Amino acid sequence: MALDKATLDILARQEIEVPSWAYGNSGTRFKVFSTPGTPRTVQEKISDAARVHKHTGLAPIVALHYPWDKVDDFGELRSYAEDLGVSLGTINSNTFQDDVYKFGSLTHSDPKVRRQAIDHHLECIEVMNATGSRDLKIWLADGSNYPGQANIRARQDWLHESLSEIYAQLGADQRLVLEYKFFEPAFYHTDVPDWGTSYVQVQALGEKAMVCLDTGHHAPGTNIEFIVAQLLRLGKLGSFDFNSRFYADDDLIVGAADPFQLFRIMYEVVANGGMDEDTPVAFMLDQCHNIENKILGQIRSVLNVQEMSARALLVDRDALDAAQRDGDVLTANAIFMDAFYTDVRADLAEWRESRGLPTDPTKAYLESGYQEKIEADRVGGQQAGWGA
Ligand code: PSV
Ligand code: MN
Repeated sequence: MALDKATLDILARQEIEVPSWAYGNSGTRFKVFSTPGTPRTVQEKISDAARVHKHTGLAPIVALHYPWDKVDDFGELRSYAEDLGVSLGTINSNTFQDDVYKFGSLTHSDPKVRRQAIDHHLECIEVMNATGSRDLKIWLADGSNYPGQANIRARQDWLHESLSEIYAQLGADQRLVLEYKFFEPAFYHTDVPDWGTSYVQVQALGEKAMVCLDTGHHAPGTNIEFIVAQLLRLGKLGSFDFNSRFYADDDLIVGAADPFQLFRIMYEVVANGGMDEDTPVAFMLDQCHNIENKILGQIRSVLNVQEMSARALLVDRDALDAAQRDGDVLTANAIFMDAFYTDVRADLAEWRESRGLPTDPTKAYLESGYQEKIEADRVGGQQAGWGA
């Protein structure tokens, strides 16, 4: 066995948060394919998410998007989720789909629009109070398309003012995580394009404000693990939005495009305390399953995160440290690569078995009859999509 008890104990406390929107239909601007069995309600999304947890033991938290997942009674929704063995997690705000936000939301030059966007976030905090959620995640589509279109500097000041108002309403155990993205939907400038801007803004707010790092939100070639190390060093890495990409913000299954990158990221997480018992880091997925089965796609995703976390935990850090100090480049690299190349799948299957979980979660799901049941039951109504 490559994984010793101490490593398995660390893995046992890893919790991955799955996004409600991963279970709805999604696609590109060219086509959204609908699939039989797709949830029509937030309850059905949560039910699907609970299956991912049931078969993997890794995903006990479901993140919601507001107002996509709006219900009359969030307290009731919380009980519904808890009855299925999962809890409600991050509330993702949405200031990118209303006409009023065409030129921005929290950074808009018009104070009335900023007011509306701030109020939306205050409503999200109300939702968090009812769901028991810790984190409010803010991702802004704000930016401009043409040089000269917007006052870039003033928008940073408005952003600070807006965020301060939201931050002031957080409860003692609540946090705000500010997500950055370098482009899209704005193509010239984006108001929170990079980790530095997010860091500057959250640092100005206080301890309960952190950075959210979405792995798909960087220019190709960016050394994301460096950002991870730096943010952990600064005590400001609040959460991940995991996914993978070949080209832009592809939102594909995490670890699918570049497992080695996921390993490198998880190594910096491990080495910098991000897997410690009191970790501030929420390990969230932010993915869409456009053409594959969504529940199986989520199962694959959480297993990929666990697998690369396990491999990262295998790095012999003492030996690596010695080689680094000696300037022994090749030995250092070999130690790192040894861990990456270690196949931990059989160990993790055994670990699952020891916890009463299926050795093969995919097979267990396929044999459970759940897919057939949702395909037969979920007829009529409006299938959930990315954005509803
Ligand atoms: C934006 O691309 C993003 O990554 C944000 O996290 C959103 O909340 C999410 O996608 C879903 O729209
Ligand atoms: Mn994201």
